[in-house]
Amino acid sequence: MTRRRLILATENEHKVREIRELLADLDIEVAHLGERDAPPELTETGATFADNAREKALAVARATGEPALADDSGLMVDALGGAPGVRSARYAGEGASGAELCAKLLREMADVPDNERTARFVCALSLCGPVGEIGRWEGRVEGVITREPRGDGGFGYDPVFYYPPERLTFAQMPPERKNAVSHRGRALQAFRADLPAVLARLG
Ligand code: ITT
Repeated sequence: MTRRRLILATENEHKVREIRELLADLDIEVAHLGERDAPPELTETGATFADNAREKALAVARATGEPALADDSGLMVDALGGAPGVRSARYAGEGASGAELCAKLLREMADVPDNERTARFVCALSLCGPVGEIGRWEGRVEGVITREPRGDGGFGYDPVFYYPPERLTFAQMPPERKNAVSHRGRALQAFRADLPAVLARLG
């Protein structure tokens, strides 16, 4: 039997690394867009993580003719009414660095008291073939926004996302610890649980 191949519909190299680690033990080749000469453009016009993940996966599946897995994710802060949410990557302007995203968030939350700094990371995964969506999965993880960045691992908002069970920010946790509990890790666990059915649908 030929080895299964999935294309990751993402331009974010940090997501590629984490997803590859989380699927490393499976007999699936995980390719990504950066390995292609002319990758299709990824747009996000939806109002939800799930809609945006589907939009990205479908675009890549149609352009390549192969199954594509997309991750749309972000941070939802209670004191900000769920922001930055689906705008997490653009919250500090197009192309902002992780440090800029964290700085902007900490500025917006300067007056928020410690007991109101709750937040969650959300990850929506969508697997599409050229004719439509094959499956969708979601993972969440609850945490608290710190008052200053801590740690230099991870990416994006990891330095300001404190995970109470470990008493560390995601940026202070080794990659495998973050993956074990993160929104992305949990979404991929759900994906893995459905894998036999998914592979059957891929034919
Ligand atoms: P693609 O659309 O190409 O996948 P992106 O980075 O634009 O890449 P999103 O639109 O899903 O992806 O934006 C997600 C943003 O949310 C991401 O850029 C980070 O700022 C943040 N984010 C998501 N997962 C995160 C994680 O595990 N740790 C820290 N920040 C995260």
